Amino acid sequence: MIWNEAKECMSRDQLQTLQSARLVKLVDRVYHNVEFYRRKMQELGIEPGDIKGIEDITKLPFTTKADLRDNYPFGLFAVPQSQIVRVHASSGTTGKATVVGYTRKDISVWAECVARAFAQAGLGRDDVIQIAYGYGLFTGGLGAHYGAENLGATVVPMSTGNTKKLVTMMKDFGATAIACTPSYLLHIAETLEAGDDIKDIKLKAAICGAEPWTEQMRKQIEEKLHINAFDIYGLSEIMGPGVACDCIYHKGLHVNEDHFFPEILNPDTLAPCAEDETGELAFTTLTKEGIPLLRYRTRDLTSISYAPCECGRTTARLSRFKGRSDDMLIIRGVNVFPSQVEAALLEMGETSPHYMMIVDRINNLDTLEVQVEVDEAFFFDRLSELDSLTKKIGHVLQQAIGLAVKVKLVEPNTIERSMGKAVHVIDKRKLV
Ligand code: DLL
Repeated sequence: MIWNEAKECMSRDQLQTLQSARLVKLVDRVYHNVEFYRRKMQELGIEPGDIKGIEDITKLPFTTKADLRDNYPFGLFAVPQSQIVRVHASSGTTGKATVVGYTRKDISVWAECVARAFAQAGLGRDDVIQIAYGYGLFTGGLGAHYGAENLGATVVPMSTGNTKKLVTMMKDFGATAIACTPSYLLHIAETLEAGDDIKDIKLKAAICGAEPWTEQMRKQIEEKLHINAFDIYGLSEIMGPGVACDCIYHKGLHVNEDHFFPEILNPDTLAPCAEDETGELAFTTLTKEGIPLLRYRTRDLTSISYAPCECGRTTARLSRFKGRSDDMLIIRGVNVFPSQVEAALLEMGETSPHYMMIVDRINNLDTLEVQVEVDEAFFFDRLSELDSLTKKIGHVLQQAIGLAVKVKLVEPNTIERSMGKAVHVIDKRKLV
């Protein structure tokens, strides 16, 4: 919750007043402390005094990942390095790493935001939370760790890498919650199932994020593990995990709007989208000291709703992420997102959630093969059904994405499991 002085949930008007005051200070700070922003604002003919409130945000320049790379490593920092107490970095697939720095206050705001996310999931100081995001330059591990500690929970810093040990400790320590990527949680669930251990765990919630996942995948995780699974969103450029998280009603991710101002933009024109219309998400960091960013283009595709939530929170909600604009595949001119394939497969209920999309170009024609794991029985007792299931999945996928797909059914554990962000696409067109 974001409280006002009377300790009531802030109204949207109160929130906007707070955002306006914070934006005015932020613009002043970046203009005077970051050469990059001073230049950008001068190019646009804007001075800090022109920004009087949150309604003026559209006058400000955008920031992109390329801007962070061009100013590698510390060029966009707004404080002297002596005030930076930690750095994180994301490597990405091309070019230099994107480096971000945090002051002591930034770390404390981050821990507060992640604690809110855990609290939204119904967790508190009586919980034992295993953190199974990677620790290191990636923000997942340390971000979730500080948030869980701030909540007062008992934190088990597992990181990734040893699933058997994680499962043993989950049972022995009576872990009540886990924070990890949804794909890793599926792998953990399989390990628990294989050891007939699900009956022995006390898990009640999972806080999953760092990669796109579908509502169908959330339900499948919940059914397998008899838990409530929550969606947590964030990105290192803005802070790390905890920028937004869903509540027990699972009707969108509440944005921590007192710290991060969201905008949804048409990716082509950069004009604002209407409420509930899908577009690219941009954030302005209202309170960040180390590396404050104006209108950072995340490339993540979602929509926003300002309608009150059943949980009573007044913060805006982002719809489940559709993917990233740079994850979108264009196959024979058709736009395809991996999340469409995942949703269609899981909706059918006859496959496992493990799939791989292989895109190729043969004789100048794009091809899409989808490999899906199915029950072992289809390769033994039910072999005669394999052909009809292949055809059925092909039909379902064609309906979902509007493209003919070659389906290849494979045995369990054929597709590589991931402990971090899952890879669902091999685009061989990019490899040639
Ligand atoms: O993935 C931070 C994080 C860690 C978030 C742990 C949640 C949990 P980056 O490595 O910088 O930071 O990657 C950020 O991951 O722009 C999205 O494309 C994607 N992403 C993160 N959370 C979600 C989510 C962390 N819940 C990029 N749903 C973002 C969909 C997500 N995509």
